[in-house]
Amino acid sequence: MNDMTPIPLPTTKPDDWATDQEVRWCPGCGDYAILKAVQRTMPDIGTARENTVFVSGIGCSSRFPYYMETYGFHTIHGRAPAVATGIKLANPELDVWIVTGDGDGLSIGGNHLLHLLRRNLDVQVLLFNNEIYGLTKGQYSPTSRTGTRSPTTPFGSVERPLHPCAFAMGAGARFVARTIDTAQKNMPEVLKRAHAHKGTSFVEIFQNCIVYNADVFAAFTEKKNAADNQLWCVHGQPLLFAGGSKGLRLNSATMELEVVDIAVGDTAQVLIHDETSRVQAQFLIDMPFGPFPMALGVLYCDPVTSFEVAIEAQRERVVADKTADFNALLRKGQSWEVMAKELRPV
Ligand SMILES: Cc1ncc(C[n+]2csc(CCOP(=O)(O)OP(=O)(O)O)c2C)c(N)n1
Ligand code: SF4
Repeated sequence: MNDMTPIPLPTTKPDDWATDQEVRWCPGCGDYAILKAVQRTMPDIGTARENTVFVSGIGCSSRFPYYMETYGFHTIHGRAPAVATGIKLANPELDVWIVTGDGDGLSIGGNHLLHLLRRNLDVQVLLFNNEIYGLTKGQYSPTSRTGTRSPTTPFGSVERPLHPCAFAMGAGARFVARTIDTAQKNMPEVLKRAHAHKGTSFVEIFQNCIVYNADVFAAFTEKKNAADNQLWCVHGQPLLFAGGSKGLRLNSATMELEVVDIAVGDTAQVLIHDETSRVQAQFLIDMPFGPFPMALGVLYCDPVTSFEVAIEAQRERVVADKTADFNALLRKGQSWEVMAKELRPV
């Protein structure tokens, strides 16, 4: 073996990523399925537990780090992006995952999440969207639909809800994906893609809060509705759903998407998914559910240099050919001496 021979990482099993902590979510909560999917995917991703950090804010979903046998940080409400930024800048070799909820990430933490996305730090953001505040007993959140009745909106919310992926696109995210808590087959693919992306990967996960907002996504998540209403987007493949009998096309006169009924296999008019196209991603994210299916999978992926790489490159440029002199730095600019005569006895 010479110096250049890579040392293979020890292989892990899903159970190696699970802690001995009692999982304290309500029975039937969608968070369990997400936890399982993440633990199942980590061995395939192939990173080491000791190089992995899960950072969360506050909320039911934010209990996640307790259940992952890695380093973890259950931080303060909405501030996981700030803590994750510090961790990643201090040690860019670490693999950093952020787990947040729609309230944590988009309400109190909206500002922090926005800047994380536009800066493009190389971390994975998993935003569990249950369209409600779970931990604090079901108040409406920024993603709650208009008319949502809750302890804080007893007559129904009058607000226009925020769509997490649209928020991410608006903030300048370079990787935007969407999946479902129960999508045990597809979620690992999405997680692997998110991990492989060098920059902030934003993954919205539709999560069923069985206690305060049960089945709010049933129209496309329930087995009987899935095939007709889920459109899994695959780069380079036609945008088809309903067993390949329907597809999406762009009406060039109105510049709007349309659903087309097609004979199976005849995909001539159907759009081909181009995940590097910002315009197409925006169309997929903005199309209203009902007349249109729910677009899932990797909707947008167009990498650019990540934040910590750019910062390090800049640091190297700035310090090149310079000798560090801490004393000189301290004495530069505004400094003064406090003379003994200025001191008065107390
Ligand atoms: C500074 C501060 N404000 C408010 C709260 C109360 N609080 C705790 S969790 C939460 C919202 C959690 O909702 P979400 O992020 O959607 O997570 P979920 O519990 O649904 O997973 C709120 C408002 C708090 N803990 N700290
Ligand atoms: S309140 Fe909702 S989100 Fe929280 S643990 Fe219970 S089911 Fe899950």
